[in-house]
Amino acid sequence: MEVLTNATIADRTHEILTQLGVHASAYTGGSLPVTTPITGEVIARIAVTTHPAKTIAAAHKSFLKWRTVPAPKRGELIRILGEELRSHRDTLGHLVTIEAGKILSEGLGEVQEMIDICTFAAGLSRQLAGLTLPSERPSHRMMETWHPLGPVGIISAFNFPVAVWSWNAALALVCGNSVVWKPSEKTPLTALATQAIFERAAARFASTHGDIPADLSTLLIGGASVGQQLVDSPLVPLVSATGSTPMGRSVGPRLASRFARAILELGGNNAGIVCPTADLDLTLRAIAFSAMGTAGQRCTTLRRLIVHDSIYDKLISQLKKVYASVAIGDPREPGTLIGPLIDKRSYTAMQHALTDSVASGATITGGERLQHPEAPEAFYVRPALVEISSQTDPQPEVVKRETFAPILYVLKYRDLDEAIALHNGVAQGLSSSIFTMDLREAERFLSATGSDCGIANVNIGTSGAEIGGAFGGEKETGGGRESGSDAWKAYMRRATNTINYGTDLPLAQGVSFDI
Ligand code: UN1
Repeated sequence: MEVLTNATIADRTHEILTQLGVHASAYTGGSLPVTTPITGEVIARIAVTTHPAKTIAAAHKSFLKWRTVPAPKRGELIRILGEELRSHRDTLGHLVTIEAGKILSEGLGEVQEMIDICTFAAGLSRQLAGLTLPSERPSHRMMETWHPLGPVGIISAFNFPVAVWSWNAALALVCGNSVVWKPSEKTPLTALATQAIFERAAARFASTHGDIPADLSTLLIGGASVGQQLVDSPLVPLVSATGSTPMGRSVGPRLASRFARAILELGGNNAGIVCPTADLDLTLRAIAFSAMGTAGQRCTTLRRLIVHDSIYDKLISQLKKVYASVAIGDPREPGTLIGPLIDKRSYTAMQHALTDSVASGATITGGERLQHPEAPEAFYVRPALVEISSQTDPQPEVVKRETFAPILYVLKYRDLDEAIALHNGVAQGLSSSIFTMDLREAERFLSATGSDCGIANVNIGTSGAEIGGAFGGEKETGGGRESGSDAWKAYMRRATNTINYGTDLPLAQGVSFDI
């Protein structure tokens, strides 16, 4: 394994941050050390937000002005933001690679998602439409109006350090809201860079379209206590939080206790069913990307593979070859497919899961650490294929929990009902796939008695969802939806309006109340 250790990784980071418009004072001398998982070394020290309440109050003030700007004009800001992102795609993508450790093509892909959601949201700004409904009363009209909601809190995770902000922010802003973003404390540099890009877009908007309120998009840097202030603020009517199920268990009830809205995008334990008629070559490629891509650190990562008995040996022997040969190393190097895990904690969690798997009678291929003498604090691993023995528990506890690492559990099935029961037999419900050429099997999987997930695919993997669809999942995944389709509705409040254009005052339900 090659890791390009060099003293210049911090210099390169600073160069990128400067190019993106982040002042050095923002990332030097602060109390929060930022490391790159590529080498494990500290590349910046950033300042933690000391008064989150002030930032939130400023965002609220900003909202009060922004909500009066016509929606298509708000869309113009997001169109400009998309342009800025387009021109900084390579630089920001590179920074994502340095800070989150994903390979360059995935770093760039993440920025592409940001650009795409801006395009989507700019168009959406002219389509925030409410229904007109028939009134039961004569000379009456009933309609819905969608209004801005308030400052939207965004809590994002390290693995998609910038795209998740954009899915939420692009929609929230065209919907007339301001946004307050608490990025993962593991990836604050990409957040600073995104903020600088946003500010440039806002300045461009102001130069051609007049005033724009200050603090329309703001950052809260820090750990869980900073996030809690966002969650508990009465000025924030909606918080969209991405992260683990335990995080959601803390955030969800706090929001509910003050009747605020939540969009929770929590853990996944995504499975793919491989049927006897599957196109095995395509299936193999889909599994490789979904299970090993981003070093298994996507919430949509394929974690369980449920394979029909008749093709099990053939598929698994091919898969083992791929697992043994896949290129692991410096994510900046062309040719690398698997970068590092985010940190030591993540590596330890992976090793625990593998130990628990062995205890439950599983057979493991891969999973070992690949150490580099010059980067002792970096955690590279060979992805693990874990075959669960059907003689014991068909789906032991370790398989049912989400371990955020490249572990693919393989289970065997004989009939589709059994496969679907295994598939749905976990607490999480984000993404799912079936590989089959049999129309009945595919349609069954997509039906009410098939996959219980928010995302169900046929002949593609579980990860890499497009922004045009609503993104999110059921059960312990939290139930929220972000990104495309009509996910925007969660970022607005709906008013039902009834207008009487007659001279009488008929009451609904035929009630009479003559005075
Ligand atoms: C996440 O891992 O938090 O479907 C989001 C995908 C990406 C988003 C993943 N578009 O893999």
